[in-house]
Amino acid sequence: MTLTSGVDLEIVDYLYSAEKERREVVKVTDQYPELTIDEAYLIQEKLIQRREKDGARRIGLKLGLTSKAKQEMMGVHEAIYGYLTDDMLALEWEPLDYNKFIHPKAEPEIAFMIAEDLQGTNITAEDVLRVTKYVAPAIEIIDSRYLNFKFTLPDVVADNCSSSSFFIGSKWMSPRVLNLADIGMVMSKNGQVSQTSSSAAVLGHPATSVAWAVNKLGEAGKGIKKGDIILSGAISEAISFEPKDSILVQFAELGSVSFSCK
Ligand code: OOG
Ligand code: MG
Repeated sequence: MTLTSGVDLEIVDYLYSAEKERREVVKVTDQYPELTIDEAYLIQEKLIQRREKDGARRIGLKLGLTSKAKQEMMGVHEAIYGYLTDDMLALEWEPLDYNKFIHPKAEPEIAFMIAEDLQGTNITAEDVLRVTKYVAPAIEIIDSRYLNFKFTLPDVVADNCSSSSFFIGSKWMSPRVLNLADIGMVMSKNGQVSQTSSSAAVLGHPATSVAWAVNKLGEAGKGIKKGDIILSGAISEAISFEPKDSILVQFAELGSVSFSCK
């Protein structure tokens, strides 16, 4: 479809108010079935600009649908990216307020701390590792604004890829002293093991997933910046949780990260 400037801002308003009012809404493609992925990225950009106008600051990037299993589930062959803003950063030692969400889910991720700007369209995993000062254990809280967490690819891209909150654990390590290609992970809820996986689930290596995002940004003349935090994509299925639940993600070598919900 050709997105007219009235329609894009109308969709931005629709998604932004759903987020602020913690309300699930019918997906955008129910009304605009011809919305393309490129148009959805333009809407996402305007949505972030709207949040910036209200005081939010971009602090990094997140990848989504980076595992083959998740891509197949959605019938797509591409990952997606969205932006992280400072108001999404949650602290491990503060109980998470369930009332801030619609229907949140937690997923285990590896965070990359970027020490140099990087831009291009032929970026490799090695380039990403060169500019990564640390990697750290992370939990992302996703909270799609769409009814029952159901959407098509353009829908989820427009909705900033379900981004909502994230936690970073305290063990930060140089990627050069780890075998990042295969870090085992166990995620538990209230002391019961819920998911097990390995960092290999993220396109074979989490740095490959970050390189994909840098190349995709490069096509639009953008890049990643010194100081950015990048969540490289869930390495297992996301799990839902309720008030009073506690989630713990333990990585081999890379330590753990956890939160409790009030
Ligand atoms: C889209 C966001 C997925 C990930 O790490 O795969 C994501 C969704 O499933 O709602 O953040
Ligand atoms: Mg994620």
